[in-house]
Amino acid sequence: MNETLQKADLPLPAPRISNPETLAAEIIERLTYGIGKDAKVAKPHDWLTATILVVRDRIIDKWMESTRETYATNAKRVYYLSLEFLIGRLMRDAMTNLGLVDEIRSALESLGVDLGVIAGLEPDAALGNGGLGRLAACFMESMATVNIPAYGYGIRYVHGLFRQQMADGWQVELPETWLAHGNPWEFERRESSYEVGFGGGVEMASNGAGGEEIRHVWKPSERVIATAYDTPIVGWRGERINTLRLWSAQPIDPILLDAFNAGDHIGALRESNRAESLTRVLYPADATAAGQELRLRQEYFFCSASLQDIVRRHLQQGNALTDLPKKVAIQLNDTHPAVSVAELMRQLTDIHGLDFDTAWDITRETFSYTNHTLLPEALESWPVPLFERLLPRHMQLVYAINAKCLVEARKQKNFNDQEISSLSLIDESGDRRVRMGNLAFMGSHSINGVSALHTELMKDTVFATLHKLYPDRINNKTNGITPRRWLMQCNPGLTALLREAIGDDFLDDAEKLVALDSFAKDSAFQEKFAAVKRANKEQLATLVASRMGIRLDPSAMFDIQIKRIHEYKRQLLNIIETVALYDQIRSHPEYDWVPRVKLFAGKAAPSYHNAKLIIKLANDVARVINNDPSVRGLLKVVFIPNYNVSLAEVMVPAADLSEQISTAGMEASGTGNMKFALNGALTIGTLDGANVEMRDHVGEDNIFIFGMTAEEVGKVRAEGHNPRAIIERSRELSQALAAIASGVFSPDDRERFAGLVDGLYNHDWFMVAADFDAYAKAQREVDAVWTDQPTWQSKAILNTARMGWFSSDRTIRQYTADIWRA
Ligand code: B1H
Repeated sequence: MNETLQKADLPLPAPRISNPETLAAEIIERLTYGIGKDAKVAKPHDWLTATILVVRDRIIDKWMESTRETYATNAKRVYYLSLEFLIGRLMRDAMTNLGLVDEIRSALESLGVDLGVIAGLEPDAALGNGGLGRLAACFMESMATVNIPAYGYGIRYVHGLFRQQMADGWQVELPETWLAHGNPWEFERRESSYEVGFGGGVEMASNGAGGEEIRHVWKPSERVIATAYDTPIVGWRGERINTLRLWSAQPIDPILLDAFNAGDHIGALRESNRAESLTRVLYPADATAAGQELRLRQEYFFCSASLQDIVRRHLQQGNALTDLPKKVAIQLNDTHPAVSVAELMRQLTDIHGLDFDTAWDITRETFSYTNHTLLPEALESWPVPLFERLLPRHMQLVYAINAKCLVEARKQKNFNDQEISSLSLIDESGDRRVRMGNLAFMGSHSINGVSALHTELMKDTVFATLHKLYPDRINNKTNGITPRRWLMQCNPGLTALLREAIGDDFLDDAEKLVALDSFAKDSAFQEKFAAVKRANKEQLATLVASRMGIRLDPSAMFDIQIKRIHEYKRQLLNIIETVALYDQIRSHPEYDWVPRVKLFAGKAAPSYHNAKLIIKLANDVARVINNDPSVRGLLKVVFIPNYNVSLAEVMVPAADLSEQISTAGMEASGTGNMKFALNGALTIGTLDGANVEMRDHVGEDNIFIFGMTAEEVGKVRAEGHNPRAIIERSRELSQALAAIASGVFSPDDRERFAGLVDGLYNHDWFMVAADFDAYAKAQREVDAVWTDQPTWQSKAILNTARMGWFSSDRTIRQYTADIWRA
């Protein structure tokens, strides 16, 4: 290269032109020179890849611009650490945000390729389980949209969440292979690689001439390399492009030559296999801590690599280490990355030589932590012996942090012994365990819940003592969803109608949807609104017909419950009520029943026995009801297999009724609830999670609320209740349960559901029996409103009009203002 040429003088590439003709030419060029395929023989997958590469080119210019700008202004950066990013497909997302959908469609058309067809081939990146992972994905898009310099950090799992297949109504898990055709969205960054250690021991070294200052030196017995893979995340209108950086584990020595040369060819690969297995698969448990050693390794691996990368970038900008909190905000998505607190302490003290107290102040000012659940089985803790063996230096630091905080606590407040032991980072109640929630709390300046109710419950329950010690730290940030994916992309029909009615303001600010309020009673608009819904239902019916061979009547009410299968989410309550309705329809054929389609979808954790049984029950009930001619098509039940983001994008716009019926106090927020209401479904739900705030926004006349409150549930649980008596008092419920328990739906195995029903009679922890009558009553109110279509439509319109506040742009602005101060 010419020595005198300065890099700053290098020419930038010419900006891309994006009319259909140039796009078509570029797609052909990519197909030919990028993929090496002749257009005459190219397969749909080749067209998909070529199209993504052409869209990607338009992203890259802006991506570099965003990065350059952040560097130039030395702005504060936000880092979102999450073990899950449930991003789904990216092509339509990127095209919508760049405003390229129509141009690409016609470019492809001119080449004889259907955009819809190739878009359907893009794998659905399922690097997450459910709401927590999807929230991280919505946040990434919103951070780019509201122009925050942000990075997501996570793991590049080779296998995302398992594929769900049905075998005779039972869930079967198959491996998911989203990378099988390569991934044109990602850029491998071999230059961004870090070593991550495990095991070994800690030595002391004197620090320089005086020999007084002592440093701890961790000598791991095992090391792996973390390599970065970057995916661009496009904000609305393509103004800012941020980076999702996912780490992949690689061995330091791919092949042990000594072993190989000695003829041990398998042994030579052992280390390599062990390293690569670290990032091979996502743990498939939602709201349950996994507890295996491999999980702790995954957590530490991605935290260590991410923090090395963050500190390196900070120093490379010429910043002082002590300025870290001024330039860096790190958000911990639940406790899964909580070991970061100890890891940053290790890097600051052992590697960069800061003293413990200075490092601790920096750490606490840098981190903030989001709690997503109060379920006891989800609260992560690690056995002390395991933690110590894998991370000996971090164990020492945990003890040191604990001592510092407990001494402070003793000084500040006169806590009793029980309170002190609940503050401790070490749970001493059984085998000794490291409490990750307490570590995340102590190491953060902000701890937030994800809905108003959840945040209050945090203060009263799991974090009561920590809240007493640090009363300024807990705050609320109610979740949100990105309206780009969950309105504009998944519901183009509704988006077009809204633009026609209220103009384009809502595209840039979802809260402008309130302008729709004045259309709620307009009968011409109601009809258009209903026609859009009808078209979306027809699309879903087509999907169900082609995947399952079941015909659905799009004029029936589509009543949908889609989410992970969990007892607290109470799919069982919905199914039992369906059975009761089935009984009623048969006993009262003369009554004017509202035709309903009950749709379910969702995955169960592979080891969650009752959840899998609930899936089987839904399928067994569906088979009996759908084949009973005396139902006369008034009721249909469908369990659609393999729920994922792409399926949600078809189901959400097609719902009339959204089921959000968790036991009050147990769903931290929910985000599916928001997606449905934004798309004009009415909600039947409990006063749980964000449902409470949804009621406040849409108005109590426009939502069907039923059942016990969180307070009532707490009281009943404390005082004990008698579900048997409740069941015996309710004829509908006892008949439905008797039918299920006696094998009406499982003639091949009459005992199949006896245990499930017994649980309701004997303890009913999730208040299914306790809430049944209220739920059934609310469902009949739903029927009554449905019968009055103008009223139904006006309520549906008001839901769309008033859900703008639940945009994740609002959530991100609140994080920015209150927590990140970016
Ligand atoms: C949520 C989880 C979760 N809360 C542990 N907790 C996991 C816990 O693999 N694990 O170990 C995985 C996931 N997920 C969900 O977060 C809440 O249940 C929802 O109510 C909430 O809307 C969502 C986002 O905040």
